[in-house]
Amino acid sequence: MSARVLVVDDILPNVKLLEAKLASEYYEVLTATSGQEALDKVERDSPDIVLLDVMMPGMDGFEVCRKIKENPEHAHIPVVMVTALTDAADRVRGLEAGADDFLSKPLNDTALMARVRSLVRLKMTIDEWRVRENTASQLGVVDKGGTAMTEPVENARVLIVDDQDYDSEKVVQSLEVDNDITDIAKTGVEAMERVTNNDYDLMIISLNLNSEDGLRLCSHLRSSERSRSVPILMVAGEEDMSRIAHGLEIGAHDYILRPIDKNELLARVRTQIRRKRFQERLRSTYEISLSMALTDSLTGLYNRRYFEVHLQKLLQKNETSRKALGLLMVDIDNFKHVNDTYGHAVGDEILKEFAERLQDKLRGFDMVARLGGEEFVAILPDVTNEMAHIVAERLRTAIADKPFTCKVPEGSLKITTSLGGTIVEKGTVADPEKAMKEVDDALYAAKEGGRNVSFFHESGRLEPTDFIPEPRMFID
Ligand code: GH3
Ligand code: MG
Ligand code: MG
Repeated sequence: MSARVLVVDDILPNVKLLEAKLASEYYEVLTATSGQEALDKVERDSPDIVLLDVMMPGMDGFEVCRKIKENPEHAHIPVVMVTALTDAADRVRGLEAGADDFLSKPLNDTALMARVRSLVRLKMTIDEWRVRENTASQLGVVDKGGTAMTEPVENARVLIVDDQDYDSEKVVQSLEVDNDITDIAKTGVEAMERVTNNDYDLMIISLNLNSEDGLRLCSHLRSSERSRSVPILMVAGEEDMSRIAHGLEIGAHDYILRPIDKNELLARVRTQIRRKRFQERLRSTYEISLSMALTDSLTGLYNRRYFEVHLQKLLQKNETSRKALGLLMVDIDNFKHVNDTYGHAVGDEILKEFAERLQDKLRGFDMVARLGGEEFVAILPDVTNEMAHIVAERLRTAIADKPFTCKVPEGSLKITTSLGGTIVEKGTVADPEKAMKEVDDALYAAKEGGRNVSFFHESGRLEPTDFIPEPRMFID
C-alpha cells in the first residue's frame, strides 16, 4: 500500500534519516523543517500521515498538531509525534492536542513501520467513506460539513480482556471519568461470548494472558463478523514490541505499555471511540442518503445522478493516483424485442436479474449503476488493461452463458449483452465527457460488430477465445 508521509523536523539529518527509512518501504515522502511549512504542506499536498517532531523553534509540534486537528478538512489525518521526551505528561499533552500516537527517538524501526502502516490503513478506510459522503452531500441529500470528526467520547461500552486484576481495575477506574460501561473477560472464550451478546465501542486486550495468546484472540476478533469493526487497544510490556507490531499488522488499532498511565490510557481510549463513532456516522448517513435519492428502485443499483457525480470525483482522484481506472458501458442486446414480444413485466424481471449478475461478478469496490432503460455502467478503480478485459468478458459470459428464468411460456430466455470499455490512465486530467464518449463509441462498435461482444476504445474487439478459463484437470 503506497501512501504519502509528511516528515516534520527542524533538524535536517533527522528528516533525511526518516525519509530514507520510509522511502525504502516505498512510501512517498514529503518533508518540512518548520511548523508553518508543515501546515502549508498539509494544506497543499494532503498527506496520509504526519510524523511530527515536538521540539521545534517557533511553533512547536503540539501547536502544529492542534492546528491540523482543528481544521475539519484535516482532522482525520493521523499525526504521530516523534519525540525525545518519554515523560508521560508530555505524551498526554500531545494526545490532548489530538496526536494519534507517539514514537520516541531513537526510533525503533519495527514500531515505526507498524504504526505508519496501521494508521494509514485506518485513514484510507475513512477517506473512502468521506468521498462517498461528500458525493451524497453534493447531491443535497445530507448536510454539508458532516465530514468533521466531532463525535462525543462518553458513555461508551468497553470490553476489557485481562486476567491481571490489578491492570483491569486500573482501566475500569480510568474510564469511569467518561461514564463508560466496562465488562471484564479473563479468557478468550469469555471474550468471544461477551462480543456475541453485546455491541462494544472498544476492546482493550492484554497480550500477556496466562492461559492463551492475546494476539491470536485479536486476530479471531478481527475476523468475526460481530467484532470486526470494533477497535482493539492492546496492553503489553516494553519487551513485547515485536508482538505489538504484529498485532497492529493484523488490525489492532493501538497499544499502550505497562505500567499503564491513566491519563494516557484515557486519551487513547477517547481517540479510538471518537474514530469509531465518526466512521459509523459516515456510514449510516451515507446509507440513508443513498436509499433516499441515489438508487434505482427497480434494480437497487446506483442511478445516473449518483454515477455522474461519483465518476467526476473518481476521475479527479485519478489525476494524482498511481492506478488506472476502467469504465464499462453494458447494454442488453435486442431488448426492445423482448419487451415487444413478452411484455414489460417480463422485461423488468430480466432487468433485475441482469443487474444482480453484473454485481455478482464485480469486486466490492467496483461500482455499477443503471443509467436508464437497459443501459448499465461499471467503474473499475485500480485496474490494468488486461484486468479490465477479463472483467468485461466475465460480465458478458455471465449473461450469455445461462438463460434467464422468467414468466414466459418457454420458462426462460436467452439474453446477451454488448460491452464498450475504456481505460483512463493514471494522471489523466479529469474529463468525464471524453471517457463517456469513448465507452459510448466502443459500445456502438460492439453492436455493429454483431452484439454479444466486448469492444475497448484502446484495443478494439476482444476475442472470446482469449478468455476461456483454464480447463479443469478433472471433469466429473
Ligand atoms: P440494441 O441491441 O441495439 O441495444 O437494441 P435494443 O432493442 O436493446 O435497444 P433499444 O434502445 O432500441 O431499445 C431499448 C428498449 O428497452 C426499449 C424499451 O422497450 C426497453 N426498456 C427501457 N427501459 C425499460 C424498463 O424500465 N423496463 C422494461 N421492461 N423495458 C425497458
Ligand atoms: Mg440494448
Ligand atoms: Mg439502448
